[in-house]
Amino acid sequence: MRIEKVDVIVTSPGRNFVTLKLTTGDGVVGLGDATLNGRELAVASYLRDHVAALLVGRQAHNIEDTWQYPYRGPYWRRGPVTMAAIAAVDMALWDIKGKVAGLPVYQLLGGRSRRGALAYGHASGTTVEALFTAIRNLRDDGFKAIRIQAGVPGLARVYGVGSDQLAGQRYDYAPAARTTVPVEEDWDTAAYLRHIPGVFEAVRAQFGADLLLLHDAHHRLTPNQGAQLGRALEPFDLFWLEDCTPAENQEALRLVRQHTTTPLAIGEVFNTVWDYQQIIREQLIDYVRSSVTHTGGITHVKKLLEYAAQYQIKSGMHGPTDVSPVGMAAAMHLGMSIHNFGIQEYMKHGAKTDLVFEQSFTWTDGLLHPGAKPGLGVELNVDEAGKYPYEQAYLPYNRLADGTVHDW
Ligand code: GCO
Ligand code: MG
Repeated sequence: MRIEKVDVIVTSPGRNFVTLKLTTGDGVVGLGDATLNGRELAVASYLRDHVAALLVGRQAHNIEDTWQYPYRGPYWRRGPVTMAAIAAVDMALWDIKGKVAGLPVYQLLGGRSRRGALAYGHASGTTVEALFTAIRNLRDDGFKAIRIQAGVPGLARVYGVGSDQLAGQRYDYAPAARTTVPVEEDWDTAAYLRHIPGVFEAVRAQFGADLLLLHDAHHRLTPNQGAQLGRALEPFDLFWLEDCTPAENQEALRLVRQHTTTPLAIGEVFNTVWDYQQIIREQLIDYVRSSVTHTGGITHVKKLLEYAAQYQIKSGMHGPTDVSPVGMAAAMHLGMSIHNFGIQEYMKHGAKTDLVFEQSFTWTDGLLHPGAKPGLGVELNVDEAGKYPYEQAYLPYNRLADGTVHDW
């Protein structure tokens, strides 16, 4: 069964998505997510200009070989663009194999290891009242785990904090601004560190001990500041503190780890197992944040998580709305099947996106389930996708009060 046709579809139903569509000679279609927020066209070009010709005529069943070929062959390895492109090829081939076998992909990965995948949603607010409303909305929707982000006094806007939901409206945070150059925001680490522990104290006092609470520091702290924050949050029993330091310096986590027992999650900007070598081997983290979409697909993330499992480290796959429904489905199939599943991030997509991508996964009682459809269980409505051409959009950049560019 050979790959006959390769299409790369860029669509923007509220935000940009890149989807790889492989069609075999006998008409089986496989989909892969290649969305890289703010660099969508780079991955689309990589796939169209450098990968597509390698795929035409290849045996669609040979997933491992078709992973190794674009990874080892072209001399240049790793990096977010390359690994998102390889991820899309890998997902599409698993989708095809599942459809041909008549089985959902998680069955091909070893079958079900749990009833469903525990997922966390995002709550935020510029005031405690707004934050509490957002938390209540998520709890009403079944979430048992919630990421808490809060506005910081003195800062006009804080990344990860959406418009307040006082009227009970849907969480509508779209961090990527549709502008030709990124918007700049102000950042003040000291003000943030002073404010956040009080927010968690208020949330615990209001919502009790059972709710699982998470927090994302978006790589903005030094190791010492990360250690301070982890320690300050210990009384509030976090499920995890995410991305406390810039991710490329793996050793930084040693210092954080020495000073706090708050569980640590890292890796949404990593793209291979090599980025985790030291932090897994030295047990410097508790959760691996890599998404299937940005880390070489199901094949590579499965290997990464099997490595992590030897050190009692669990999955915490990245699942913001810039991972498409195809990438989310792939994460759910993998999460259902592995033993060391931890939690899945889950931000619901908007109505337009749900029309472009017909999904079969379900959300019940705080758990995600990929569904029983053969393959990944997501179909792309190409006509609907065609209504939404690409729109340039970027995440904000940060500057300190004196104008210095600051970390993510
Ligand atoms: C998260 C993330 C996102 C990212 C975004 C980048 O934990 O969900 O940090 O908010 O910033 O996905 O593209
Ligand atoms: Mg994050």
